[in-house]
Amino acid sequence: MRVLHTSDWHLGHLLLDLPREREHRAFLLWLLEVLVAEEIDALLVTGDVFDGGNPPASAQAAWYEFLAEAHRRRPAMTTVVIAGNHDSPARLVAPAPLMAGVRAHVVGALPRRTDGSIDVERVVVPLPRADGRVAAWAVAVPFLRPGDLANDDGDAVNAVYAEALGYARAVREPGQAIIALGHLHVSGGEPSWMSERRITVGGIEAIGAGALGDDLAYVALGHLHKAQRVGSEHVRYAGSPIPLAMGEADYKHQVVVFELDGERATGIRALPVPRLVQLVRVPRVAAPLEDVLAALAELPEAGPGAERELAPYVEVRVRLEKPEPHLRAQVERAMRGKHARLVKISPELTGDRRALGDGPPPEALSELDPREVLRRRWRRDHQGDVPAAVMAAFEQLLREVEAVS
Ligand SMILES: [Mn+2]
Repeated sequence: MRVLHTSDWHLGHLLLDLPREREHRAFLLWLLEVLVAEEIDALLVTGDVFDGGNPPASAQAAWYEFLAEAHRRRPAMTTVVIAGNHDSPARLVAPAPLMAGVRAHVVGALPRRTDGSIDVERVVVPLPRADGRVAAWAVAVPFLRPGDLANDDGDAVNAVYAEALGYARAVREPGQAIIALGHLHVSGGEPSWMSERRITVGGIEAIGAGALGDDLAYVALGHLHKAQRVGSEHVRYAGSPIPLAMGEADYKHQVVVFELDGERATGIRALPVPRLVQLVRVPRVAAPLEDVLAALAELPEAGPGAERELAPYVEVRVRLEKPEPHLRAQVERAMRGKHARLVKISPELTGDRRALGDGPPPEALSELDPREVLRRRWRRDHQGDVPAAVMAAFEQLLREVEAVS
């Protein structure tokens, strides 16, 4: 019985305004080949299938084409999908009746019965071998939103896992493995694993890895884009298959494959995802503008057959002593005709900003504290400062957003 764990695809993602369709398509074609070559019996997708709650048609098409083709190539394979915080739970689960036809089981919001208890039969999914015998049970807990939780005391997330795992432990027969799925922030490292320490992020509970129990064959996690183990070999974030930001360029993008030997996972290994489009920083470290322009001039020309969609993404890093009003125009001119796409320019000001006669350097919204943005916006649209009640509500929203992003 062989299992493949993948996560955080973010279909429909844009890198600034550049679509990632080609990279996603290449990944999905590669994954289809891996499913066959590795003779995968169960595919686990741990959330953030889509980048947003209302994904573009092309992203939805890629998803359904993948599921149909995966089923065609591996007809006995079971696919288990949970919603992440980027997915619309309702939208992800809407085609569930059709997806059952390709052996794909989707959990959007946490399903509950009318009495409020978790509908464990929809959360705990049997994973049969090719001969039909059940080898394992997948406990498919989606990203938990406040509405999914019975109460807001600190143990609500742990309580969901306890209830779902309790059912799996009750129905499994000796020799059958339990695999937990989750899309959440799990506190890392041995100490928290041992202590079951809980960390709370903005009122939403992050779960201590130890709370998931040590009778689990494997814990398949989604949410963090960097592939990593959490304390144990068998508790893993698969990470995203493509870099979703310039800062993720050096991550080891991968999927995880393992075998089930009775109740245990063995042979856990990462398969690196081939990189279709490179992310490069020019230069590697920020340099003065003339050096930057010289470095850009060295980039390869686009040539006749070059495909724009495959051109590397470039972040330009420039060191400036004073604001350079024509920076973008100069960079764009230097990149004209190159097999490269400008994603962003990161200026680094070295001079004493206040001494400059030509005003303060432009501020990037992303560098401002959100509270400061609210304050300035309020001052622009209203009289006076932000009322305390509004600021308190804003702080609450901020905590919730930070907890799920
Ligand atoms: Mn996520």
